[in-house]
Amino acid sequence: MNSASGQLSSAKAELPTQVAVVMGSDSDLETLKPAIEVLTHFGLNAEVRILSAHRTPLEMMKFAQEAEKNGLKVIIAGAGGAAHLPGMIASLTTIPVIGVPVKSQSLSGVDSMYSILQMPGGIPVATVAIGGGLNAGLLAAQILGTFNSKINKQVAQYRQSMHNQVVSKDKKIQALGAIEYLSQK
Ligand code: RP5
Repeated sequence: MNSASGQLSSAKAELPTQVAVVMGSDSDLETLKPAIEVLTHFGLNAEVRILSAHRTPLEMMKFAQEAEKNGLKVIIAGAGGAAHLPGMIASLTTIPVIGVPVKSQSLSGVDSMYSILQMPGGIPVATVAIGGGLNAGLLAAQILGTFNSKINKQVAQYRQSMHNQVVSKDKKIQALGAIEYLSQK
């Protein structure tokens, strides 16, 4: 496995699909891609859907209302602008929803972030950073890992690998000095 920003290898999916990655538009897919990749790396299949709170509200409702029956345990929902998708899904199911604010063109995702973050008391959405697809995938794996030691171990290994990479970079910068380090970067 490579670093958080690098390419991830894929493990063969063995478990039934327990995670959904839902987005308001296919223009959100690049933002959600790291979530799908990291889940695949952990051997977790994701149901990937394009469901818009505004353009396809009835399909979104059907998905959310049937999510539990369909075996889903975590839903990652990404949207941009007036980003009501994560909150609306959260209002229709008790399955934990992780919201991903997509960086919008006009307001750089601040609109998406506030739309997803500022939920009324009683209906939580766990919101990651603007463009935080990777952390959404990791958080979903961590939630599933609470009940599955194999997934939990994989998440721990992922962190160990990141740790090792930073330690090795620290050693290198100490050995080379900052300017030479930069020139080799
Ligand atoms: C939202 O509107 C989507 O989540 C997307 O981020 C944004 C723009 O959608 P498109 O116009 O690119 O389809 O519903």
